[in-house]
Order: sequence, then C-alpha cells, then structure tokens
Amino acid sequence: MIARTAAAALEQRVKAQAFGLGFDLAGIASLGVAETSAYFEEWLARGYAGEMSYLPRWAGKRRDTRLPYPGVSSAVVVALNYGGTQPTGPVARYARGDDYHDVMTAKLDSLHAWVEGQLGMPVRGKSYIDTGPILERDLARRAGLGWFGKNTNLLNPELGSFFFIGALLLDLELTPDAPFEADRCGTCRRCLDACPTNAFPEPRVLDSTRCISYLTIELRGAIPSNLRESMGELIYGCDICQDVCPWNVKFSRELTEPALEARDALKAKDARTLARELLAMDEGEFRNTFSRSPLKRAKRRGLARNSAVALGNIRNSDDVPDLVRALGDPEPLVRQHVAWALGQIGSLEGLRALQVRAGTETDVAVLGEIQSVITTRQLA
Ligand code: B12
Ligand code: SF4
Ligand code: SF4
Repeated sequence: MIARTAAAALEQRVKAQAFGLGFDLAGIASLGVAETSAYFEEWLARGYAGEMSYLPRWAGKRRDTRLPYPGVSSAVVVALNYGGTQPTGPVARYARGDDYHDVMTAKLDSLHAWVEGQLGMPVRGKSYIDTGPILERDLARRAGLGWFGKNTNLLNPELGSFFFIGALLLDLELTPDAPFEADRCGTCRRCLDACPTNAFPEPRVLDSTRCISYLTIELRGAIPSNLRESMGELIYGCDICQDVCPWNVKFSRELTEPALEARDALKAKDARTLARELLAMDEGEFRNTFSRSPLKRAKRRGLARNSAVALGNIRNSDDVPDLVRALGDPEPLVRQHVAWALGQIGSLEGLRALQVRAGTETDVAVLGEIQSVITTRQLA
C-alpha cells in the first residue's frame, strides 16, 4: 500500500485527467462495505434477478468493494454520458454504438497508466465497468456522483441519468469525496407510472422479470405472453422510465463520445424497418453487422424473437409475407414468437400459413403457440 502522503494532491489531478479523457463526472470513494448490499440481497431473495444467474453467484463479493480485487483501497469512479438528447427509438440509446465496456475500459486503463506515470512506479489496480461483482450505483453514490432515483438509476443533478458508471480500483489511499446524501426525487413518481410493464413493485425496486430491458436483452427463452403487448415497438433495451424523468428532460446532454455514435445499421431506423431487417438476417450477416456492438449479447435468435414481438404489436398486414418466411427460421424460439405475431395481425394469409406449418412443426412450444393462435382466432 502506498502511503497517503505520497499520493497527496493526486486526487484533483486524477479527476482532471478523467475529464480530459472524456468522462463527464469523476469522484473518489474509499473501498469497503457496500451500504446498500442488504437491498441487493433482499432483491435477489424476492426473485427479481430472474435468470441472471451471475448475480446470485457472486453475491458475497458484492457486499464489500475490497473483495473483487484484493489489495486495493480506493476507487476513481467515473460517469460517461451516452447522449440522452438523441431521439428515442426501438434500440435503447446506450446500445446504438460500440460496446461501452470496451470504450470505458480503454479510457480507464489509460487513466491507470497515467497514475503510474505521475507516481513514477507501478500501482496495482483494475478497471471495472459492469465487468465484476461490484454494486456500481452504490459505489458511484459513495463517490458523490448522484442519488438513487425511484427508477433505480443513479441520477446526477447536472447530467440526469443517461450515463454509464465505471471505476478504477487502485492500491492508493486517496482522500474520498463526500457521498451524495440528498434525495432529489421528492414527491415525483413519473417513472413509476410510465413503466408499461409495471416493473416497479415499489419505488427504487425493479422486478427485472417484468422489465423490457431484461426481457429483450437478458432473457434467453420465450417472452411471457402476458408481457408481449406491453413491449410495444421496443427491440433492445428500454429508456421509458428515464425519458419521463424531469432531470433528464432538463439536463440530458448531446453525445460527445464518437465511439458511441449509432452505427449505420441502427441509425434513425423506425421499429418496423429494423425488425424486418433483423428477422431476415442469418448468423453470418448478424455477426458482421453487430461486431463490437452491445446487441451481440442478445444473439441473433434473441433479436429475431424481439423483432417478431415488435411486428406483432405494429400489426401491419404488409409484414405477413416476411413473418411467414420466418416460420422457417432454424430457431424454435423465433418460430414461436413469429406465430404469436401472425396471430396478432390476424390476416387470413398468416393464419393459413400457421395451419400449414402445424402439419410439419416438431417443436412442442412452437406447436403450442400455433394451436393457441388458431383456437383464439376460431373463438373470435
Ligand atoms: C443487473 C443489471 C440490470 C438489470 C436489473 C436492473 C436493476 N435496476 O436492478 C436489467 C437488465 C433490468 C438492467 C436494465 C438497465 N440497465 Co443495468 N445493470 C445491471 C447491473 C449489472 C447490476 C445492477 C444490480 O445490482 N441490480 C440489483 C439492484 C438491487 O441494484 P440497483 O438497481 O443497482 O439498486 C441499488 C440502489 O438503488 C439501492 N437500493 C435498492 N433499493 C433501495 C431502496 C432504498 C430505500 C434506497 C435508499 C436504495 C435502494 O441499492 C441497490 C444496490 O446498490 C449494473 C452494473 C453493476 N455491476 O452494478 C448495470 C447498470 C445498473 N445498468 C445500467 C443501465 C444503463 C441500464 C439500462 C438503462 C439499460 C437500458 N436502457 O435498457 C436499464 C435501466 C433499467 C432500470 N430502471 O434500472 C447502468 C446504470 C447507470 C445509471 N446511471 O444508473 C449500470 C450501472 C451499468 C453501467 N456500468 O453503467 N440492468
Ligand atoms: S426500463 Fe422500461 S420496462 Fe424497465 S423499468 Fe424502466 S420503463 Fe419499465
Ligand atoms: S421520474 Fe421522478 S421519481 Fe423517477 S427518478 Fe426521475 S425524479 Fe425520481
């Protein structure tokens, strides 16, 4: 451990360097017990993590920020704005450009090298951007970056909440900033009321299993039928509970980080155009189009599944031929949601195609979906 005196005066310079690298906020926290870990454990116990098994797996380490990378004692915590002023669309703003993990890791690694350069010696340290078992919002609040909004996002009074959080853990005794103590939500509850799937059982608690962000990105299997209509035209992620927040309406900033600019495949595309393109893509096209993109996380089959749901909600009968073609998709998960979409549109052509498909379909879930569509339509 390097003594405090040796690191004196570094705090201001390291923050200035972080701003120079393009970060929008920077603060310092000393590592230790995460104050909100009891909330996290209660959240897990209530089943709100759904299938995100990496969360319970490393729960013990999330209790204390000294555990994930032993031997470090301070964190430089940063925020990077991802452009809340961009128009809303079928893909959440954070995911339109290059993967933020790569963008922020490169910047934080360079900050680490800068610290070593300043001190003229190697300093043990590691960059984290949702890449390890750390309660990042807890750490960021401790470093003075903002408060926990009722929509669970960390909000800053000068930036709103459209930013990523990252941390550089260091074996240095840095003087911490004051934690952000105020709660600036007051009596507002716009985010809670705006959520289309009622994913907030109470303020500051999110049931992921109902959240569109989880359903479109993290969930590997079928989207529960009772939530499909509420997903509207969203294909990847959801910004609704942030869009309605008065702090974002007032303080969202323009995107300044070039690597986060929307790539051509996603730029200014309406949900219908994008959904049709995604549904028609094969694995090779998908890999080429989305290399280094956050969308890779959902895989082609996840995005095709989401696209089918979006087309089912858009209900344009011109999309029936594309959907009928997708009834031949190699992935049963995709065929199942395509069957649902054809049921939503309800055109004769689509229903006939479903009847034909029922004759050759071997997957039980897909057959179940087709039968359910046919039965519902016969009763209607
Ligand atoms: C799992 C996860 C998800 C899950 C669950 C989200 C959730 N709210 O729990 C899903 C897939 C749904 C998700 C969605 C999104 N995510 Co996410 N996600 C994470 C991840 C990996 C872990 C979060 C976690 O631990 N959740 C468990 C709950 C219990 O923790 P929490 O929500 O953070 O809540 C804390 C506080 O609110 C507080 N708390 C809880 N209850 C109470 C009650 C009271 C009274 C008080 C005072 C405090 C309090 O304690 C909790 C623990 O510290 C983090 C990265 C990380 N390693 O932290 C990113 C992270 C939270 N996600 C992020 C983003 C950008 C998103 C999306 C905006 C993406 C999108 N557009 O689709 C949405 C936002 C949805 C939302 N309203 O939160 C950013 C958030 C940045 C910010 N400004 O807050 C993070 C930090 C990633 C990053 N490095 O930038 N995400
Ligand atoms: S991200 Fe969307 S679905 Fe999830 S809680 Fe916010 S508004 Fe609800
Ligand atoms: S919409 Fe209102 S309640 Fe929700 S996070 Fe913003 S200020 Fe807080």
